[in-house]
Amino acid sequence: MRSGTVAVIGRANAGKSTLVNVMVGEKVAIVSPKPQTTRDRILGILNRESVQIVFVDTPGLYRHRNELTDRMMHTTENTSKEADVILFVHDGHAGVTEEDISLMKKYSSLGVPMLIAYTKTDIMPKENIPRDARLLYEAGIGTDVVPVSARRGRNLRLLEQELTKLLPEQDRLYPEDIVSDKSERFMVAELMREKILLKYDKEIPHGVAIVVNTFEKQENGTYDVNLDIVCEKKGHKAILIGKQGQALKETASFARKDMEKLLGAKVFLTVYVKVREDWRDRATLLKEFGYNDEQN
Ligand SMILES: Nc1nc2c(ncn2[C@@H]2O[C@H](COP(=O)(O)OP(=O)(O)OP(=O)(O)O)[C@@H](O)[C@H]2O)c(=O)[nH]1
Ligand SMILES: [Mg+2]
Repeated sequence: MRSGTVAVIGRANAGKSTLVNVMVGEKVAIVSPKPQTTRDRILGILNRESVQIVFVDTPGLYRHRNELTDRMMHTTENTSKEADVILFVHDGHAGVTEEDISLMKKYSSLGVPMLIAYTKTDIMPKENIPRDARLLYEAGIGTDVVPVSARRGRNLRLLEQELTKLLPEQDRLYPEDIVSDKSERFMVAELMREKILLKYDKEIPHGVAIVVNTFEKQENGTYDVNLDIVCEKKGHKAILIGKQGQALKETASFARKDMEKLLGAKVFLTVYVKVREDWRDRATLLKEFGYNDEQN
């Protein structure tokens, strides 16, 4: 039996969460075309008869700094040092930059075995793959590179086999029937945030936190969910709500449908928009909104 943790790291928007979701076979992390979608460390657990791979999805490595992104970087570094394997996810269709190479060097020198998943191969010319692999090799990165497409399901089995080889021989770390460490309550908030990421320009979603006030299962099996969308500016609040509340209604309705899929039951969702200026730079508010320094 092989089992262990795989820290899934890489630049923001590289495709880390998408890859974890397809490897695990369930949506454990939200996905969007905008960077900084993932804010927390999230476990996605793949169970086979003689293997358990515990993927640890992390916030993407990102340049713009504030208290929230600093905490996110911290999370990623600590997660990598503690993992059995580092899976560095690289967006192949974005090419390879100096910055990519220096990030890969940094993480491959932590003393933890590393593998590179070169992803999004479905939207790029095939001939770029060997070219980029050579570039990395010549830059001194001795790590194996596995080209994959999470969207098309290409090479995922190979990736699983390569990861398995790097895991220690030991018993399962988690019971076989668990796919994530996050609660339904957490996922409900994340689904709301995902729809906001998909619907609004990035300045708005990046300044949004979701607070779940009520998450209750009723006797008839339905759920009552009440949440606040906390944003940073009055102007953002107006945009989030839209004319006669139309925008908010639409976003909430999208989110509700996904919540119902997740919970397998009808959801009665109520949403309010609140303004808390600069919450991303205020440690006390970050804590209140669940972004602790020590994630679990
Ligand atoms: N074509 C294609 N698109 C992909 C693939 N994997 C991910 N994407 C897209 O890339 C975007 C980013 O995906 P995410 O999984 O949210 O990326 P991430 O690395 O988790 O991003 P952060 O959490 O912001 O760091 C989304 O629009 C995905 O649909 C892939 O294999 N092929
Ligand atoms: Mg992500």
